[in-house]
Amino acid sequence: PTTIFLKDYTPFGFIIDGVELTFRLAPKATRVLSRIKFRPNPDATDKRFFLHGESLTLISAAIDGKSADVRDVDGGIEADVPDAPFVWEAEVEINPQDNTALEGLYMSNGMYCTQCEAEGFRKITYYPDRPDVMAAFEVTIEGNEKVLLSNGNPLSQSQGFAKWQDPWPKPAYLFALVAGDLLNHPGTFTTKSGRQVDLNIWVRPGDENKCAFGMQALKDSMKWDEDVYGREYDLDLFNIVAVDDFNMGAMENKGLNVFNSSCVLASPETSTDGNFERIEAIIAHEYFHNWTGNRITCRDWFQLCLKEGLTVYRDQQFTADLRSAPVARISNVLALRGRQFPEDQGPLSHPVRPESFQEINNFYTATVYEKGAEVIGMLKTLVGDAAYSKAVDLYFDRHDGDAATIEDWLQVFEDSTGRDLGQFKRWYSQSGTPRLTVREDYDGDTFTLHLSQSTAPTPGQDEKLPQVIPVAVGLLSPNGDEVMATQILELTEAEQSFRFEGHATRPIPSILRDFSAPVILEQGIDKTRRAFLLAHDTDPFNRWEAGRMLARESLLASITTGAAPDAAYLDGLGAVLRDDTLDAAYRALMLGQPTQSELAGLLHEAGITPDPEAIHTASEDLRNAKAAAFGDLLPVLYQDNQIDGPYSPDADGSGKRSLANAALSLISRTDGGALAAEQYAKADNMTLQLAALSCLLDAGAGKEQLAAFEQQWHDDRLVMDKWFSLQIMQAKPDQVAEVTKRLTQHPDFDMKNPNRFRAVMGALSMHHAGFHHKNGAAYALLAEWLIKLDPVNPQTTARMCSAFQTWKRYDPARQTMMSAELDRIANTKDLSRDTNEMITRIRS
Ligand code: B3K
Ligand code: ZN
Repeated sequence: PTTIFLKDYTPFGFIIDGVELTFRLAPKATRVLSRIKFRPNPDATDKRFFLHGESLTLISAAIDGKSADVRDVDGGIEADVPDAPFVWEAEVEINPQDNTALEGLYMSNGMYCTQCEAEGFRKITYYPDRPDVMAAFEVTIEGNEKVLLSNGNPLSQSQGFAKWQDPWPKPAYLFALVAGDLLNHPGTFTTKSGRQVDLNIWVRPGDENKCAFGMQALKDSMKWDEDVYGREYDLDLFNIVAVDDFNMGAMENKGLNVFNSSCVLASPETSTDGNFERIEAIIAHEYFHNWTGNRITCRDWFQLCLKEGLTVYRDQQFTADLRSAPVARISNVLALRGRQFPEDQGPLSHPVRPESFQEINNFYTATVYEKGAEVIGMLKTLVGDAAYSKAVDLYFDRHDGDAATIEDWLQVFEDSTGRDLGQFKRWYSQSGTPRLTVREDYDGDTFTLHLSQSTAPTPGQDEKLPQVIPVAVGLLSPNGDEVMATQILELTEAEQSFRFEGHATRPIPSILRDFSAPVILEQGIDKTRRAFLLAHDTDPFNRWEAGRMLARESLLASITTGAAPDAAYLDGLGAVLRDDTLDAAYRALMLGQPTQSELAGLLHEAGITPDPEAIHTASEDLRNAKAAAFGDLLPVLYQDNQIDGPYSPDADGSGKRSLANAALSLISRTDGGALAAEQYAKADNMTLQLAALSCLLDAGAGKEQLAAFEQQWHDDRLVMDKWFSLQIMQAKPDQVAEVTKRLTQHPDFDMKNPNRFRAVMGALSMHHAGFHHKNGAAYALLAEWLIKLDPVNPQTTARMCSAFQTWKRYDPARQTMMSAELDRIANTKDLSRDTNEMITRIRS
């Protein structure tokens, strides 16, 4: 397999002055006619006329009207062309029906749709399929479907025919086409300069009652981007389409976003609060791409974080503004620690801007997305809010219409602030999670923080240089008053000291407030200090963090020494839970505890081989200890957070439900599921119904309800995904593989549907104690299904291989078993490039 390097970038030899495409749709034999105006690119040295193409049958090709001699080369075709403007015309045939990889043009439930990012357009026609080649597209669709959609504005439409024009030059990865018998949920939005935009959410008949929430989220996003970033929408039409078979969450195609139906369809009866929140964030994310991604795109795929890190950062800001900022921040950090930290600390570690790849689809990772967003957040913290806005405005002014780079992005900050960002840039090139160590000194007046940083070696990077780490610090007095409001310390050296003078009593520092940098903080403080911060920290993130650390230390002590759950933690937590001035969602987060895989990672870092059984037992014991310690409090929390009146997925309602459900899950440990059964019986929304079912299964009950649930929802794919997942998530560790296997035999298990495959195999791999059960059955089962799925859908297969990324953490017996499964996958005949690259990296 070929490896592509960032350092080898060269511009394409030609510029495109216009693209006309005609699609004659037929499930097994769609014809695609292209007419593309090329002219030589004066800035390019490589003048080779190479067009990407994959799985295409070439019917004819012509240059300036004369039949062209094309040569098949690796990944596409070459031809000799004039050293002057010319017109390329080609006709190809493709087979959407058999396209199970869901990349290019494919069919889902009888409807045609496309997914072109990153390199799917080459499966539609011959084209320079690279993001730095931008062009205006005119698209004609001929087909029998009622609705025929493409990017931009409609030029003409009649029975069986539609013509679309997208005036904004775009790279091919933003191309989209949808054709099907769809219904629309309409809306309108008037932009701040008075442009009236028609909005639509297109769905299959039957789903039209699940669009209202998404439509509102779209309008909120459009308004927010105007208010906060000054960005207006730039077409008369914005379409969203819901598709059942989709490899990821959604796709920001210009004017025609395509969504995994799980990320747009919502109703109270079928969606949880978590679903609503996620849908709101994804709709915002895809909409925000219109400026950060589409109007300004990426020069090459190494620059992916330019659009993804920034757009994630923007959608996180949106959520924080619309809902609760502390709750949003804690959730983002939980996701970062849950997904990005393990990636950055294992064999798949790569920089936010990778320097090489074999298959770019393997780099749509938590590092590029979530760590990429953290890097933007740090930049904003360092330069300040006003300077951030100014720099971003300059970015839009200077680069509108460009295919840009991280250098361009940093340059606007340098130019508008005068700051040298040379060292900051290491956040883009150095992989791994920095460790920040803190030591304190006090001399009766001056309080000193000695900070030091280091990053462990990662694949391909043995030596690490110091990074710029913004450390937000506040100081508290021993009675809990804030004696110094949050300040940003800029750590730039390997070791640096910061002095705070004039403190007659020794202050207590609150460090890395709001999680100001994506690092591992090592503070070396005792339980008393943590309990103090849990009770008094004025920074809501760090207050939560103090409780989290107490929980973590309690669990680690139980795992390694068999210690009982920490009473100081339970006391402090109890006080927080009783504090009605804290909002419900925040208290619900406080009640949570580190996941079992997080604990395994911490043990591994400490040089201790994690024992999944011991981790599971300690985690269960801590939950049981909470159930016992808060025996009187939990029913009160449950009762106080019941809601009369209609369901609304807003922050307040969902916060109350999350606290009530968290209480219920502990209550179910002592009442055998009685209260959960009651909740299940009267639930009128999915949040309450699913939580009740989950508690019942956890309590070893719920057989009857599980069957009733299937009976009630068997026609709803998205709800049935929950039914599949939940049984695995709530299975006892020694049953997980068996339950999963049984579910794969269920008539509704369909590996071709990524949502269903992930619902089952994702749940298997995320059940820490079950996946790592010593009998190795889960390892074998996952490998078996990855091998089956690979020829069908390489992208989803490759992504799910990351379940094995932590294999070296475990004991020799488990390592041997996992390594054998990795070998088995690696040795599979005709393994896809996607999966091959992942397995090779994981094994290294
Ligand atoms: N840009 C797409 C992701 C495409 C993934 C291709 N494997 C969705 C998003 O980040 O908004
Ligand atoms: Zn994105």
